[in-house]
Amino acid sequence: MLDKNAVLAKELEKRKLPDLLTAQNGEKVTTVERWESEMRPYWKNIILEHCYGKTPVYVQPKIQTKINEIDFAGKAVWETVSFTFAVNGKEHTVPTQLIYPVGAKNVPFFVYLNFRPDIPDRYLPVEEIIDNGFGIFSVCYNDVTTDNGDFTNGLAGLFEDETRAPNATGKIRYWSYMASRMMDYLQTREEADKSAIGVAGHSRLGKTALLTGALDERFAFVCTNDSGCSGAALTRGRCEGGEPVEVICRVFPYWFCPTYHTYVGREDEMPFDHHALVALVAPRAVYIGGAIEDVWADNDNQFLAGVAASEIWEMYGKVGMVSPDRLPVEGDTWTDGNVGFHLRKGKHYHSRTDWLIYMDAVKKLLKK
Ligand code: GTR
Repeated sequence: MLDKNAVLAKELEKRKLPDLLTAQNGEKVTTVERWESEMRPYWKNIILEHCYGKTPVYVQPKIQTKINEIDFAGKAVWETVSFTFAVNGKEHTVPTQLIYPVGAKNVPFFVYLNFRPDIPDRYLPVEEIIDNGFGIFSVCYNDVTTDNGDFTNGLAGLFEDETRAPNATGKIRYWSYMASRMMDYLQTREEADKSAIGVAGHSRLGKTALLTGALDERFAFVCTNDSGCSGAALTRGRCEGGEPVEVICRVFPYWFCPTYHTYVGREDEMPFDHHALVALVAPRAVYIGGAIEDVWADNDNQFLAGVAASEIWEMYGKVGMVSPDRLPVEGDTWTDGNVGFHLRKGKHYHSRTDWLIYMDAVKKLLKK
């Protein structure tokens, strides 16, 4: 619990965030039961309706698997798993890549949303992740539906009607829908420890990973790397040089539902802020990663969202963010609690350094 006079409490006070625990009727919610039955569904709904758009209906895909030749020096098996979705006579197939240590049984897994289909990839150091005992299940987001305003292709093409209603599904929600279908599939694989499957992504896909973990309670941990504006970062109290909602809505309007655009210029009237998205991961674990030169992602506000959300973990009798009472500086890594944060050296990138921090944090978590 933050002391009122603490530096971080004062930072949060300035931002006048919507209270996570005030119910619709004005009452203060104080129990996990009411959080789960009332507030968690409330925040999920608010966040979808006002930011990312509604959830496409569930469709059970047909699965096909194929083993690839490259085996990472005999240490890993690499399968391509194809998901074919059929809706109203239309079909779309999404290829995904499943890699796990040879002989794996019940190992922790990362569902990884990536910019490219490559294995390995500059954002995905496959061999190192395997050497750390994890499995990987990755997808290229453009194979789900393209990263542009075209809603006629991929999964968007299966689910969209012509008019984009105010709460129409944005591209981030489509990508995260796919991550949940990958989670469905991992439930059928003995290689995966079903209680230790996380979701990770960088930047726009860090936003996607966080949304996925917030909505889908089967994910035990979330690694949201440099996700920034409309991801982990608080919108209220944006720091100088941080990405504004106005810019993200102008440059990437299709990531969100149309309603989100109506908050441009009146961000303080949004009925939520991004601490609510982080809070939805409770009581599971969430690790927020930042890089010192990535000012655009607004590191202070990524960290503060984790601090503000921590009260929900405390309600569960767990620890949220464990950090000193100050804003982060380069080199800080705070992963002792169930809400973690690190601020590494360098630029906007999903680096090996980030992966090592996340893997260490998850190993610590799984030992608890
Ligand atoms: C930026 C965008 C950020 C971030 C990034 C990315 O241009 O403004 O919010 O998501 O793209 O995804 O690479």
